[in-house]
Amino acid sequence: MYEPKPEHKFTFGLWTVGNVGRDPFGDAVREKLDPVYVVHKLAELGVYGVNLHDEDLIPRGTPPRERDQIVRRFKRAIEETGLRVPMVTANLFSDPAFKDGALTSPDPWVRAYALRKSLETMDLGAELGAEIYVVWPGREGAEVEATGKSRHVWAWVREALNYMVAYAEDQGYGYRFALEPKPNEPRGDIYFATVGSMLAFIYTLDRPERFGLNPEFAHETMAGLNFVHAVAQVLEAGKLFHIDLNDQRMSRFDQDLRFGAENLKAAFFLVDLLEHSGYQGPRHFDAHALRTEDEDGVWAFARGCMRTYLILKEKAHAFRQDPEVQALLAEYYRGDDKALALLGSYSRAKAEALKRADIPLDALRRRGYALERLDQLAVEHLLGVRG
Ligand code: XLS
Ligand code: MG
Ligand code: MG
Repeated sequence: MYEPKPEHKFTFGLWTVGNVGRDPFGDAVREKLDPVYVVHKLAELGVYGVNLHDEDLIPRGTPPRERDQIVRRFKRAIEETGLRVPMVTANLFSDPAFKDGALTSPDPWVRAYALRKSLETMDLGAELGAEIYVVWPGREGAEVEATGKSRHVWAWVREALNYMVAYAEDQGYGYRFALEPKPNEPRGDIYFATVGSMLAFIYTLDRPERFGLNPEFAHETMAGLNFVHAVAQVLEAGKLFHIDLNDQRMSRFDQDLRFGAENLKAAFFLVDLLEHSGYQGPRHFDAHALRTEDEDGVWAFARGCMRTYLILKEKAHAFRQDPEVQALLAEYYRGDDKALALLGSYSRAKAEALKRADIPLDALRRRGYALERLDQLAVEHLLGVRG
């Protein structure tokens, strides 16, 4: 039971299970794992796909011939295991050249380097069969406001994204571009801080239909926002192109905890939302094992992410099927034809009817919504005493 299978579309990044446990105060605690080994391990665990940054596979500065050998060897592992590479992304944050931004560096040479790295990553992804291209503007931020850079960055990023999609079209790459907001870390503040700001930005691009979101549980939580609401808005806009699942305590450094490790109730309602939304994309775990762990702990972490997701999926289903829940919800959403007739799109006649309508304010003010009961039922499903 709760055995992950490729059809569940679980994915991990090379950088997630391959994380060596470095933090700002401490050195690496685990050996770097060979990407080919990671592919085989993930396949054994029942994973659907593996995602990567350019540099996770090809160390910076690798000469072209060696690069091709690395890619060939990796492709062989992918073919042998049947794992997919659904998503690739350029590392625009590690190179010291990106210290004051990559696509938003004030230095046009740095911006050119970031753009070239992005095109090369698209080429790499195309070789590996990737369909989603993530842009995480991790270094696109600031600590110092005095530069006035916040007046320029939007235009620079817009220009770069328009360039990238034009390049993809020119090469015949079918990428869907998934943009990933984050409020801070590694920069003091990152531009495109939240799902809402990223979503609004998409509609200023030349080809908004090619762009969507890659929201991350930890990132919205760091901003103190409700991730379930953010994902619901993205889904409604038809813009959920990818999702980064993990966990996080609010108002802390970026923790990238195992999915469900911290906010179980939010994870439950997130799985409920995703599974009942028709979302067909990958369920990507952008998280890593605690720094306390050896390699066994890494695979326990990976299994845990998927197992928790599958348990929550079953519980969400049972919750929605529970007759008591259904009865409470039927009452919660009870319609009244007279009221409904006053709503909808505007007409002058309707507005006049609305002004004349006898709204039952006394009853509305007294109404109870039974949310204590409903929420308790959710908690009881989660605790395993129902369904
Ligand atoms: C960091 C981000 C990063 C992106 C991919 O916080 O989540 O892992 O998802 O570059
Ligand atoms: Mg993150
Ligand atoms: Mg992420």
